Amino acid sequence: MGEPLMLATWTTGQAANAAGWPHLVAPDGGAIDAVEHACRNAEADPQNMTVGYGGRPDAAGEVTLDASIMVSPARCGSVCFVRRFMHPVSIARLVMDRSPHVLLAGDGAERFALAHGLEPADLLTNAARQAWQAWLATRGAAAVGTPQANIEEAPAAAAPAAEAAHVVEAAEAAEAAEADHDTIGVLARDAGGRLAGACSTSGMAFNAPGRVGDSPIIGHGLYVDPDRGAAVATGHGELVMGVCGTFLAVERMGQGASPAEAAAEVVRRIADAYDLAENDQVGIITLAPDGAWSSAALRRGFRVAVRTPDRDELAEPHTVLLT
Ligand code: SD4
Repeated sequence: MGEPLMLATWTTGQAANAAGWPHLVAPDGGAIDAVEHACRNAEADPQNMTVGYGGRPDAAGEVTLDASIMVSPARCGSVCFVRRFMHPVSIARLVMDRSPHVLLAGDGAERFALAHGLEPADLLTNAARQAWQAWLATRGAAAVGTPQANIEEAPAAAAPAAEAAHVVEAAEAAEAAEADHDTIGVLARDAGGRLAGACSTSGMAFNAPGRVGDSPIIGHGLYVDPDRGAAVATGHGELVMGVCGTFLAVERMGQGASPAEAAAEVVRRIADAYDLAENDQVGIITLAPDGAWSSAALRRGFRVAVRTPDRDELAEPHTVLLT
């Protein structure tokens, strides 16, 4: 059935693959365990400011997490607007395995997690709070869709003047990281030929409270169909959502497109449909049922972390649409 394979988004995907790999090749493991554990690795990493613990908050200073997991159209689960649990991907897996639903949101998702024995956690780190405070000081008041009331009621106090330099530094770091992105999206194929995918994110930094992106929406940030293939997307979620990006890619593979053609078609459709801003980025990874894979991005900077029994490296996307 072929050799085991893991593909993950961005450079941080290498550490995620390393965490998922033992589960992929374990006799009692497989693709679904591998993608869950890969995402858990990114969610627990406070240095990763786009996922889980340490993720940057929304415009009101609150960290909200989204995740999804999928093995087939009839077996998928997701959560959005999770504020008190470090591992939304595991809540998504519980939704898939132990509920008749696909997507649980906010308080309901958290009650579901508690009922299944998951431990609540505080998600806002000092670094993320400082990045938010710095953003607030420079750009927050002008943010679209961010009522001033939310900002005034936000939990953290304004930064003292003595910390100003540090705060500016944090803002610059946040902006740089924002340009990089590092939301985790993972696809895996195990030795039995089974496909699975998962993704997890804290969303776009400092987004309007209540905003949910593509990652927890099946067919937008993630789609897996054992007969047609799998795809996972990262970057500016609204762009992916407008073209149902991962569903489009998998559907095209089902119609005979190669993984490279399917991935390229998604970024082309986005570029055709939207009036893109200079820093708008989308990356997509595609995986066919036979293990062939590819990727595409709107712009330079996206990387795919590839792991096989004899490869552990970062690959450039096959297509970079805009240069
Ligand atoms: C979102 N697609 O919420 C996510 C963010 C992301 O790399 O992937 N950033 O729009």
